[in-house]
Amino acid sequence: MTFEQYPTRLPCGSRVLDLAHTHVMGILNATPDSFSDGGRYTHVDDALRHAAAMVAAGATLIDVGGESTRPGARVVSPLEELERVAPVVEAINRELDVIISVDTSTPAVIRETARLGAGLINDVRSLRRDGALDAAADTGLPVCLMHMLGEPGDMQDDPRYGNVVAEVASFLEGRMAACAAVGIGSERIILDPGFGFAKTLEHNLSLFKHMEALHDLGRPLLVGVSRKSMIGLALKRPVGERLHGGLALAALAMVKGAKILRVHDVAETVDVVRMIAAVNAAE
Ligand code: 9MG
Repeated sequence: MTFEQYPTRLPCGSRVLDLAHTHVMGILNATPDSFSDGGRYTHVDDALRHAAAMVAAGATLIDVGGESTRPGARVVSPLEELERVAPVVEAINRELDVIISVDTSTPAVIRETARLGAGLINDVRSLRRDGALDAAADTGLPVCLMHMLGEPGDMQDDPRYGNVVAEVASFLEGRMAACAAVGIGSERIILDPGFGFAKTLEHNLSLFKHMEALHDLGRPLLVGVSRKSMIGLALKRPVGERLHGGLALAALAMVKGAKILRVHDVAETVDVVRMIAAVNAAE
């Protein structure tokens, strides 16, 4: 089945993402407190080595983040976030042939990392921080708009929906309209249902099951479920034992038309993507 109702060539700064295929985005947390790999990549050399390994394993995007979005994580200042992320973006851009996505909501980080070679802005707050829409518009880069209610610190305090799929779609439509108002056309937008952000297990499962409804918005979908609690809760697994559940969801997301899979376990996910692509290419 094909879901693309949009041009498949997405310019990302000096590189191009071909959305005719499903891509694996490797996660690089330059944070001391992320939920599954906190503190391992806070030094530039370690981060670059890890990014290089993910690229060698088949990642076509690397998502660099300097602020943990884990529930209850400490809020960092724009300067601290920039000091964590900027040297990593600069080093990856210098050394590797890969699209650098920057996981940020902070206008100064958006502007500076775009200057240093980032190719995509990935904002879990969908550019709702003051100044973020204008900063993103000025970069000319594509943006990933993700659904979340509230802030990471309070998002899991009893989230409620009448119809989670319809409400996520309507939120994303509203953020696309806000982008359009500052000159970020729909051709620059990637959409993300925001699994694990202000959602119970039941919300996450239902949203995943009915993900195809989001194709009506006419933009490529990014899915991030790697090692998340929806796998832990469904399978009763601690964070270190969620690989198989994550691969099952990666396969299902690809079959449902997701174009970017944001993951920690790149090599394993690339095998999933290549296997499904091989079947899809058969007579
Ligand atoms: C930064 N981050 C953590 N989880 C994420 C997800 O599911 N999607 C996107 N776009 N970013 C995420």
